[in-house]
Amino acid sequence: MSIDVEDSVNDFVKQHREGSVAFIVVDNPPVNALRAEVRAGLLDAFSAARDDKAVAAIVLMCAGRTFVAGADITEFGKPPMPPPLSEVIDTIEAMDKPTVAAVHGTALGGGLELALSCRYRVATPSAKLGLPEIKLGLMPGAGGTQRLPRLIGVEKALGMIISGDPVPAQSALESGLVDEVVEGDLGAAAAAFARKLVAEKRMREPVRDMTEKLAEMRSNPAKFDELAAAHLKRSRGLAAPAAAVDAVRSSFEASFEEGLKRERAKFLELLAGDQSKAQRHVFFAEREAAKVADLPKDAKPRQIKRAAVIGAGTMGGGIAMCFANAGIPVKIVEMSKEALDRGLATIAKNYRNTAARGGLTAEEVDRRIGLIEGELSLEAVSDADIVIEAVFEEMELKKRVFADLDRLAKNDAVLATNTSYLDVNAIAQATNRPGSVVGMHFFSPANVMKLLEVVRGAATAPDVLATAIDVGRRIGKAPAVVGVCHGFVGNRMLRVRGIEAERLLLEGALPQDVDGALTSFGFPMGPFAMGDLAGLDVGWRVRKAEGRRAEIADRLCEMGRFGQKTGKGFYVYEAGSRTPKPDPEVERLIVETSARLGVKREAISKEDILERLVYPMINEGARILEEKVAQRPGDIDVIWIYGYGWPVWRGGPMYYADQVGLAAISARLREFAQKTGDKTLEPAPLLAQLLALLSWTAAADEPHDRQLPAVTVSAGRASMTWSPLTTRGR
Ligand code: 3H9
Repeated sequence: MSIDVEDSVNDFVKQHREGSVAFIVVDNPPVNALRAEVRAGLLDAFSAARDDKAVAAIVLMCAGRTFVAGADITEFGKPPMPPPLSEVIDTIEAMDKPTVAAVHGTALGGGLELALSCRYRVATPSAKLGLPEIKLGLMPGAGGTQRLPRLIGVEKALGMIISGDPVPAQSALESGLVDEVVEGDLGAAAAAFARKLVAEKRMREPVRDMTEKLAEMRSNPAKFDELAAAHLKRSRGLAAPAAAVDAVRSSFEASFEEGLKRERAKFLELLAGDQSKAQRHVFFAEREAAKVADLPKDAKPRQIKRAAVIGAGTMGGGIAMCFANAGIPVKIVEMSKEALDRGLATIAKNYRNTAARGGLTAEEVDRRIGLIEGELSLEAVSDADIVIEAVFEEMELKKRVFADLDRLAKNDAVLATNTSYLDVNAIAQATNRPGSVVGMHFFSPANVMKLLEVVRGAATAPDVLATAIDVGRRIGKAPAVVGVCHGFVGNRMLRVRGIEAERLLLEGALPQDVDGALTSFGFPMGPFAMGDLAGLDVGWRVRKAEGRRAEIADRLCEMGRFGQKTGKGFYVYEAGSRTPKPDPEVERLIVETSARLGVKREAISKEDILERLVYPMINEGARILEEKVAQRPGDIDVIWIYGYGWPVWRGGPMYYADQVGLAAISARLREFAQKTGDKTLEPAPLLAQLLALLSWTAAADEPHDRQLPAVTVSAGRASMTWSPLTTRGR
């Protein structure tokens, strides 16, 4: 975009004038967040433009890749710095000259609130506008809950605020959020728009004074309650959506000033609360997880224009959909025509279901299906820049596939395996180019789940690793880089939880007690309901390969109870229903098994169940850090949130460990080890090291930092932190 930047207001805000139109340009890469200097610069620039008689209209826009993407999240939790955003917004809104926000990229959060302070808004066709605060455990805090309903109506505003999803420029135009979608040079188009306003002496009222679009809810508040209830049904455990609903309700129930006051109070309450702190940690952890500390700077991702997926099963089909969704043509290769047709039909059905729910237009469905091509010969991979293998989880089969790929794929193709447990190094050795091999572990359903474990093999070349991460982001995933070990990070920790879940059954709990403890904590599902959903035969096969038994789960499988697909598993399912019902037959089996193994059953509280499931996972996470299978604690958090349903507002297992305190966790782990006789439940060496360090730093009584193999511990704090992220105050 060509913006002719002339004067600096300060380092982050520039201004210049073209005739009677003043341009005020925010220039704070990468996303033009509203740090204090930006707010101060805007205040100065708008005050000057107001007082300058030569200025008839003002265009507010941004340099770089985007309009303002919100408040600066790194400032949250620190002492507030003047001027507040509300003062900037009030000043702009009170201007008696036409003001035009010219939006490109994304106008998000405080950025959109800033745009709402202008009398008019224009946007490029690719621009997106939204209030995503909810995703940070917050709600708009600079007038968004009061101005947006006035501009586009309460129902639409509520939808945008509760979902947090931005809307594209075209629908923003239709709702009245923007006044014009402009092609070509944005600055020139916005100036032309401003000049026209001046020439026609047009000056609309400020958004705060608009009332027309509030009328419907004012006369029918019951409709609002209905809408709110529907939105809140999906917000299990989260505080922000309820607060946002209350604030939006104030937009039509109270005066503008009173509404602003209520919004502010709720925003500050959420900002100080534990949930938003955890969600902000996740925001930054997600971005960190895709970074690799020792990746050379010149390791550039390879160009990916065409993809191929081997295997048209549930996983392969889901992965192919991810590529098609991102506009990348993809071939899907199967051995038999029958299996291929079945896979393609499932993909088409999935797309049509999304369209039926209003998620996609029929044309978009056709376009995406058109990008997926079925093939019966592996030779079809010859033009693919990346090949993702998603065949049955069996080492010999995978090795054969990779040996074939080595023969058939382009020299510079990335060869990825979607294995969820197997040794990526061994798979790579089946080729003559182990440097081109990387793990890309998707989670089921692959077209929905956001997590992508990118598994770095011993030989994986830096640019291959960079490509896997880059492709992951392009197809909308949250990539987290992990090393090779059995089950990588996610499944390795899941295995530990599974062992404890089975032990709890033997010691006195029932499946519904164990699952209930986790759903109360915020998981969408507990391990037994999840097992029934995925198919108990899956875990059975893994255990057999590992040479271990799970007394109850194995017995259920031997009885042909594989979960939902057979109507019975840990629970029983009525025909056509996915709702798990406790089954007396399973309870009998559990009680008999306890007796047979000589385990005395006793009542176990919900809290005890939770600790028993979660603390061993944290312990395993500490081992994973020690072994450098994960680079940082935050990466483990991202994996559990986006791959396994850990409640985002609890920040992930390692973040949670910080909140509980590592001393308390270690003490409980020692008790578990003693009770079960399982030495692996003893606190991991890293936990012990951290505790020793904590007592040492507490004794030293002065703030300083210490570096441990995988962690930084900062002294002089109320809670111990093992994450470099948290030590930065995020
Ligand atoms: C708010 O506005 C509250 C108000 O209502 C009230 C206030 C009183 N601050 O995601 P990317 C960094 S709440 C600071 O990789 P992309 C990010 O960490 C805010 N930093 O790029 C990363 O740093 P690094 C509401 C931010 O192109 C770099 O920028 N707004 C912020 O894939 C690039 O980010 C939001 O929630 C920020 N606000 O996506 C929007 N945003 O390179 C949050 C980004 O060191 N942001 N960074 O890793 C986003 O959704 C995406 O970043 C965006 C760009 C879509 C803008």
